[in-house]
Amino acid sequence: MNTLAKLRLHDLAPEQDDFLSAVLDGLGRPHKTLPCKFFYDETGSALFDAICDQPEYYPTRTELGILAAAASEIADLAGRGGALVEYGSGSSLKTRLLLDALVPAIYMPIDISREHMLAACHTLAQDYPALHLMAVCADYTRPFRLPQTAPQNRRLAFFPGSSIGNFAPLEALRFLKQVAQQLSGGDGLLIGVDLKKDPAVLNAAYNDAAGVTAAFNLNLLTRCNRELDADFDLDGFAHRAFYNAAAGRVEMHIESQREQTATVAGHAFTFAAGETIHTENSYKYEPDEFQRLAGQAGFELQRTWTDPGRLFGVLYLRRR
Ligand code: AVJ
Repeated sequence: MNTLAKLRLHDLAPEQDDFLSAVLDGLGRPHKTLPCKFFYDETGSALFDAICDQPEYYPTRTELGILAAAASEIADLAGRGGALVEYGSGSSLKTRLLLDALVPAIYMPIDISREHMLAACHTLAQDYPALHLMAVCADYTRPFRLPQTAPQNRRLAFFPGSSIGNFAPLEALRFLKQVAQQLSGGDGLLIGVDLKKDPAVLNAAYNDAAGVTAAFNLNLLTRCNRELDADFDLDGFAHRAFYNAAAGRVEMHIESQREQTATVAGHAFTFAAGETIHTENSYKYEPDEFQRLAGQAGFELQRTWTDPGRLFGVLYLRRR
């Protein structure tokens, strides 16, 4: 059978963010920043996969273990045979765990990178020949409309990996409200949330001994050099990551090791010794803190699963 017969692309033609203007804007600020979404070029995506395999980086394997143990309970709550809607593209083991447990009629991944998503869908189409794949090319951090599905197909929204942690709390609320809008009353949201814990565990997770997270962070400068005709001296910058308890987040920065100037597309930027470019926030939540946030967006907590070390939470919330 032609597996492509069951794959439809709904291309909402998301605007691709302009790397150059984001870099000029971010480096021109009094506190220099670069948006974390630009980590994920080809090298950066491969480095992120390698981070997930580091012994110190617990979230990926912990969430996977929780999902594996909870899969049939999740299916009991969400119902089988509906539509699985994933924010982000599903090539991962986590998606397959849910596809196996829920046996949905429809799988609807939403991703901004069209080719990556379609490649993942082609593989899934071969392995799940009965599954209807509705790939939605959209930027889920901005308002967009989901394609219609038959009303008898209950939806389960899936947002794994603690990707919600990249949003500041107000942005997270706005995102959750959009998800609520894209569901009907009684539908479910299954979300992975990294939990507050001993800062030493967090600091280790973002400072792995093999230096993979450091390479991931500094790859942003390499990318600037390659794509934007920039001249960052990679030996002059270092990876910094630490838990900021007051803000409830891990922060990643790139720290200038000396006073220096770098140019990007002809624009000069000076750095003091010790000055940083803030490249990422990764917010951590207490389960009840996240429950309150989701409550404000119209969700009611049904079930929380966690690991024995209470490192990571997977929450099933019901749209009111
Ligand atoms: C993909 C945003 C969940 O915050 O832990 C991993 C990204 N950054 N190591 C995270 C990341 C550094 C990751 N998220």
